[in-house]
Amino acid sequence: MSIVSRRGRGLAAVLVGVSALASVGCGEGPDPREDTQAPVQQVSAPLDNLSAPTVALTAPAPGSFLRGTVTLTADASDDVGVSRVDFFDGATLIGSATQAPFSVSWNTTTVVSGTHPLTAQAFDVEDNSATSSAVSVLVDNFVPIILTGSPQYNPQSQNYVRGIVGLSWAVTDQSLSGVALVELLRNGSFVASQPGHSGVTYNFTWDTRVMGNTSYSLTLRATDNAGNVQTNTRTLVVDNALPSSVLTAPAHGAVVSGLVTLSANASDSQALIYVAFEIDGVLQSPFSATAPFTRTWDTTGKSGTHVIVAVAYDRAGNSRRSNAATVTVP
Ligand SMILES: [Ca+2]
Ligand SMILES: [Ca+2]
Ligand SMILES: [Ca+2]
Repeated sequence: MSIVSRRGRGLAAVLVGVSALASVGCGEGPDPREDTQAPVQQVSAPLDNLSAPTVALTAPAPGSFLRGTVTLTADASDDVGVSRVDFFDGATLIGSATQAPFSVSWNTTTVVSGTHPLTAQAFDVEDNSATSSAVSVLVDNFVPIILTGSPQYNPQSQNYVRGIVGLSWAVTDQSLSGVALVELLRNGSFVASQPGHSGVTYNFTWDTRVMGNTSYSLTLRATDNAGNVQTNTRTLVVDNALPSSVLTAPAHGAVVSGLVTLSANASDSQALIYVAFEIDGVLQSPFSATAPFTRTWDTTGKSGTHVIVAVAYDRAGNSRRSNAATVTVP
């Protein structure tokens, strides 16, 4: 028995050999020698292919955050056979698969970032079809945005830091998939991390007192829920070493009058910013920013005893007071 299928819903022609009709009965029948081939009778019988396939989109999962190229997969089955599965983004055909496992690649960078409804439509060999439930996904091909927070750069301290430093960055993700993870790296190595949160600011504390006095590359790496990564790197120079400061004039115990030159030697292993002379506990401005560090003191009308100190400052904010010189103005 053979079954011949043709296009069309419902019924298929079936050819049945009726050999039982051959050579039965009386001698009035045909010459058996002429009837060795069985007559053929054509009847109609149902091909069991009335039902549409069943189909479900199995990947990505509902609510997935997607970036780049992803794989869409569907489970499809049919009473006779699935001929193909079409995958759709809304009404747009993404691609077709003709063999199980039914899957196609989807380059999400070709579509607008945002929510997309995905469906799979399965066809059987008779073109019966069914469409899966829609799976809503969020395409996010935008990296997070990172803005440097503190420490703020300023002309005085520049990038020099000391002690316990508060670090902060502002991280946002343009209201797409959202920030998933924020990591702090130092010279490329992991230091600490924080999960994404509803706020914008991410704070870290850095104890530089256990670090060597040198420059460090600090990187904030932000990853969104779709896996997009953005980094922001800044260089900070640790300086926990005090400058040197020696008052060289006037001499301790000197008697001075008129215009007196105050003078100091000062230096710093990283960056000296200025030397300030202090007279009787009061810093005298302007400060002296370049060597030789001097300042003229007008002693007119200042009869009495005075104490002079040179205070040296580095850019990180460390300072050192020199030896004190006590002088007398007659
Ligand atoms: Ca079917
Ligand atoms: Ca994003
Ligand atoms: Ca220093």
